[in-house]
Amino acid sequence: MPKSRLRCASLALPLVLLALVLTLVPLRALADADAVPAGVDPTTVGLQPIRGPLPLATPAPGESRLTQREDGTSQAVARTAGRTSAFVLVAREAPWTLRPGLAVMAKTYNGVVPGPTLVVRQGERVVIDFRNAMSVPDTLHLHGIHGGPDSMDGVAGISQAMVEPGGRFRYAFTANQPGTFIYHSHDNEQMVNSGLYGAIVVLPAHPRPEERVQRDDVEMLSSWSIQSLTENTFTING
Ligand SMILES: [Cu+2]
Repeated sequence: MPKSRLRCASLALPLVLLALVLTLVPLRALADADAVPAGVDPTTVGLQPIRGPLPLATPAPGESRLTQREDGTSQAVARTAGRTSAFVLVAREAPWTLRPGLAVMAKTYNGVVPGPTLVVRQGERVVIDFRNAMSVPDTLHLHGIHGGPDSMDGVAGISQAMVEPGGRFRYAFTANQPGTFIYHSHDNEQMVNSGLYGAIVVLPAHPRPEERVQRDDVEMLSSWSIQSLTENTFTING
């Protein structure tokens, strides 16, 4: 088993990805009122609600443009050349509304949580230009994508060096395996818990009859720690 998988599992990902789910669950956030431990100052732990008007979020130069999917996630528009699909994911802070009245400054890819859904076709070459516009170093881990070289696995300290603030790294792999996978931050759990994850959907080149569906919805369950040491707020697709 690759070391990255072990480390990845130890991150205890706060998300569950379900592929080929054909029903939509309304977007909503559920909060647990007892989530702040006694004696803990809630203004010092977890993500803090934004008070007052939300700061304006503008796209980063060069990042992939987004379209809205029916499942509620955003989809990145690929630059295509032959059998290559290229994306630009910029890790940056952006305000994110979990439910009316509760917004936080999340860590995002291209300004959205979950990060843009990347849809490619089996057999394509996939290029992801990762740009770190945050104030801390990070990498992008391609969870479940296999068949590529270790150097594309995105595990800092094992397969590559950290990408420093302002830095870039180009991930490239051939999408050999159809299915739904995840990309996510791989530095620390707090980064992942702040919104740095998204789905990669590899459509089968020759779908079997059971794979011919009318809709293929991504559903990503997120957990958030809002003024809390523990996860206390949950959203679906953002
Ligand atoms: Cu992972």
